[in-house]
Amino acid sequence: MPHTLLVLNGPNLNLLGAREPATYGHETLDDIAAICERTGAEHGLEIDFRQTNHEGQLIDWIHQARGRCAGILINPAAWTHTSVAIRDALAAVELPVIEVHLSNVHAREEFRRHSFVSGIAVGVIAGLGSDGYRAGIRHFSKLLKG
Ligand code: CA2
Repeated sequence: MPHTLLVLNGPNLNLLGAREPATYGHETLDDIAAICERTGAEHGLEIDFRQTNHEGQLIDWIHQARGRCAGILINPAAWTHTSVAIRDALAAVELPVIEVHLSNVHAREEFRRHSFVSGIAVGVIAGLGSDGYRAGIRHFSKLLKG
């Protein structure tokens, strides 16, 4: 049975490609999903790629990952900076978590420099666009091989 990685995306990321290309690039979320699936296949990992604009939905998906997934790669988008609930859910499922951001959050507004998620993550990737998702999946593949 291949390991399954849950790749979660938070609010407004469904708009990728359509607006703000200077900050987030030209790729759509479907493009990023395809990149993740390809990278996962190269490493023998199954990718379960999801996006939601509803915080409770994201929390339910995190809870359901317990016992089903080997790790969570998450771009929590704006909830990165606001949500104790998402941090608590991620901590509760006791799975390895990698946080990823398309943009370099440290080179933007001050409020983007704080993340509620980073403290419970194995690692944080920011500013590499979709390459960050690739790097996160590759790292999981190493981690899961032991
Ligand atoms: O850089 C990232 O990946 C972010 O997680 C993206 C979030 C932002 O709130 C974080 O600080 C950094 C925003 C996602 C919204 O995406 C849009 C895409 C196109 C047009 C408008 C928003």
